[in-house]
Amino acid sequence: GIENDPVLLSRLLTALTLGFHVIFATIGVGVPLMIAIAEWMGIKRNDPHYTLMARRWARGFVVTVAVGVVTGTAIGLQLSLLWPNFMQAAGHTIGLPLFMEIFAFFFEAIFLGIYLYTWDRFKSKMRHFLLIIPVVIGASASAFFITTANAFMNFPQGFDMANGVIANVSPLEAMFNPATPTKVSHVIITCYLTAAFILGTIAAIHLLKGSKHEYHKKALKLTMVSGAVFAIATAVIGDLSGKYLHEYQPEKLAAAEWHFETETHAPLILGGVLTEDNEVKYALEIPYALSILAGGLPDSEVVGLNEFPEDELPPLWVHYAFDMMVFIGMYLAFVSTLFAVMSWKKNWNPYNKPLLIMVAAGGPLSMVAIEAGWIFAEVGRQPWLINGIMRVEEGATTSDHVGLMLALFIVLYTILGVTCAVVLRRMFKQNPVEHELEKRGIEQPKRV
Ligand code: HEB
Ligand code: HEB
Repeated sequence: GIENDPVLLSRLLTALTLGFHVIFATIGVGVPLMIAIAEWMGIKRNDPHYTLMARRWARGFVVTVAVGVVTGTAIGLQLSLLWPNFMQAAGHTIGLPLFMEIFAFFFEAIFLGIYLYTWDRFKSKMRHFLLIIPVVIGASASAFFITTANAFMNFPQGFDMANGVIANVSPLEAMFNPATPTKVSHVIITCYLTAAFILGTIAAIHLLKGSKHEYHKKALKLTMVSGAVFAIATAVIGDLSGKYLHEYQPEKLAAAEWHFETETHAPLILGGVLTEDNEVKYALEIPYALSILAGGLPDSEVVGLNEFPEDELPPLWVHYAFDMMVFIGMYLAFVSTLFAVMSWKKNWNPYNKPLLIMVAAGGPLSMVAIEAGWIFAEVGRQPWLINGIMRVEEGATTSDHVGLMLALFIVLYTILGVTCAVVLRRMFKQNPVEHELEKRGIEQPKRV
């Protein structure tokens, strides 16, 4: 039964912890940049609405950082408890980035503290703005370091294998492997994208609820224009990630696309179901698109699943996770670009109800895309924990107590999630924008 299968339970607990951590990690990486943009706009346009936006976003951000630290610490613990053989083997190679992530976090936390306590304390607003820059850098550096560790698991290099033992480790070579450039940039840019959309969702909901306030319109415009830029960058880098897979992890790409025979002019398959004898049914096929995603040209040859031993193939349901991510990526690019275009045109009204509803859906959807992206990247590497070197069951613990840990952590995450939501709600409900503008003596606005 499942209750005495430590490998399965370890997988479940790790998936749960990472899936929960990544919600707060994504917000933690992306929101500082949005705060910086808002504060910058406030200075450049001399518009107190943007400054207030930076202030309110920073206040909410602190709550999510706190949860991110707790869940991140849980991962740190679980790595050595649940995957002792993995940490023993790979600890020397990924020890450096794991340590650097903590360092980046402290760097970020120190400046965040100063930033929060020095609003209105400087003569020049620019000085205060400068304090958010190290927070932005520290947050993105966290994502950078931790993602290099993940890149190593996908493309292990920088060591010698002697009798099943990892030796002669070169940590920098391990960190900067072929998977690093696309992974790191895709992770960081999607964090920015998701942060823009989550803040956009909040503004859109206020407008949908009937607020006519310029503050929310400005927040929506700021988040959607940045969102459009990030969405297009995400698509470009996502394309490069596909080309990385084609070159270095073709089995992952083939699994994502249910691509069995090695061939040129391969189609991209959207949705559909797979029959018993591996036939694709009810799918939307875009001719040549897989060849173009993989190699840039319609006649690029794409390696098929049939080239790999059956016990080294990832589960084929990752196809749906990949599709979901790409579909949401397209949706976000469409909605934000539409909004940006409509707000440029003088007599078009981007604050219409259908568009507001579409924007409001964007925040939750972008988080779904983050989860789907990680699920695809991790499950798509199966059966390997370290690609080609260590299988998942070889890395796991044999302890009998994982079931109890799983139960305790489910309780912990439920409490954390609910508390976080309640605190954020209270914080902003008891201090609505209108109220705060009045309190700070900010008078009614100019037009957007
Ligand atoms: Fe993380 C936090 C770990 C993934 C981002 N993290 C954290 C912590 C830890 C960790 C330990 C706590 C704090 C310190 O530093 O001390 N992670 C980890 C691990 C992993 C992770 C182990 C895997 C395996 N992260 C991750 C990712 C990302 C991140 C993927 C991105 C995207 N984190 C992060 C951040 C933070 C953390 C940003 C801070 C907090 C907040 O929220 O802000
Ligand atoms: Fe992503 C992952 C592509 C969108 C998030 N992606 C990934 C991959 C690929 C891709 C190929 C894998 C990589 C590896 O494994 O190495 N995407 C893509 C495309 C698109 C996208 C083509 C369209 C545009 N994504 C997206 C979005 C999002 C994402 C929208 C969110 C928001 N992804 C993601 C994540 C991941 C991915 C998180 C994991 C990490 C890595 O990079 O891996």
